[in-house]
Amino acid sequence: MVFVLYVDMDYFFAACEEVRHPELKGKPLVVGTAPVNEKFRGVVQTANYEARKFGIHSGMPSIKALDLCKELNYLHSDEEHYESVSAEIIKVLRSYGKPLEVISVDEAAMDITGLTDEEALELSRDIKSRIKKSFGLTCTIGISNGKAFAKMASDKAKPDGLMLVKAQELRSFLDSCSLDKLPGVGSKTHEKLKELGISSISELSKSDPMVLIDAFGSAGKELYMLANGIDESKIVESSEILSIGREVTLKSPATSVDEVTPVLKGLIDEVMKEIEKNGVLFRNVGAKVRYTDFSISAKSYSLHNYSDSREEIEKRAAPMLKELLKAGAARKIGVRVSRLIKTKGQKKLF
Ligand code: TTP
Ligand code: MG
Ligand code: MG
Repeated sequence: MVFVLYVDMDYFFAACEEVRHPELKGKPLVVGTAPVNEKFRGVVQTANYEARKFGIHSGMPSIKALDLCKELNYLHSDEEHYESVSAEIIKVLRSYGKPLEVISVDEAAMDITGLTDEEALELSRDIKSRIKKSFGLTCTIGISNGKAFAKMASDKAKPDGLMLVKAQELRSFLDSCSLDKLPGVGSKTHEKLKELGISSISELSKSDPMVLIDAFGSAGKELYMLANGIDESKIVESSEILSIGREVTLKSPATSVDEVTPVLKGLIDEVMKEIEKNGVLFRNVGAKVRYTDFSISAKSYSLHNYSDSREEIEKRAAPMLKELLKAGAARKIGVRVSRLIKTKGQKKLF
């Protein structure tokens, strides 16, 4: 397995806002997709830890968040800003010269195979202090053999934490985490596992792999392996270009995906041209809408594997746009692919 250092920024969007609005530091703050009390039902993208004390979390309707905390501070999402901060952080991480896989806007996995535990901890402390010094932001780092376990360690040690899970500690670490913390166990899988009588990682590790494969296909085998402390995934070095996206203002506001189909196809054509020009594969497809009231909402979909297929973008973007258009009329739509890797010399990895 690969020795992995996994970085996840703490309450990232809200933390970026605290840097720009120091007067909000220490006060409950959420960043959301639409202004509170506007006609579009916005959701919380993230909450700082002060707001989380009130039970506020990502994905919650903003109106509900305000209900839970009367003195809540609310800021409209500025994803361009968070992405530019993210790009700067990635530059810092790349400067260590190790293979780096950018997983999302606030997460990256570094292949540190060959380092001792002590060296890994020292490197992590250096990364944490550089990020703090350069951007005023905290992150949490997890270290383990296997990307999935390093990520779980970073989740466990939040916020502003650092956790190394040694090989001999992996079993007890896994048993200390709830089942939904295992990468790949989303809410649907969690439900299905419960139906199979599996409600902990320990139970999953001792379950019958054939039953899991029956229920989940190859993902079932992967879950079984992860629960048993085996993660064979590699660190796939990300491309220098972090994302490719196109957006366009519509001639007249649209309320259904059918109305925007030709425009969407045009956007995907342009994205595809850039994909080919740069020789990259993508693993994430995103769709974005700017409504007539200027609020913005976005969705993204993570693929199981890297792809360069036009159909894949279309298949994922259209339903996301459909969903987004339920909330109101769009003035602008956008499509984007991210988690990019270079095709040259890397295709053999899949
Ligand atoms: P996360 O890393 O999941 O969360 P976080 O950084 O806000 O908090 P934590 O300290 O627990 O890591 O997500 C990173 C950013 O992605 C987050 O700041 C906002 C955005 N995001 C959404 O827009 N919608 C969502 O549902 C989630 C989970 C995150
Ligand atoms: Mg985070
Ligand atoms: Mg994250």
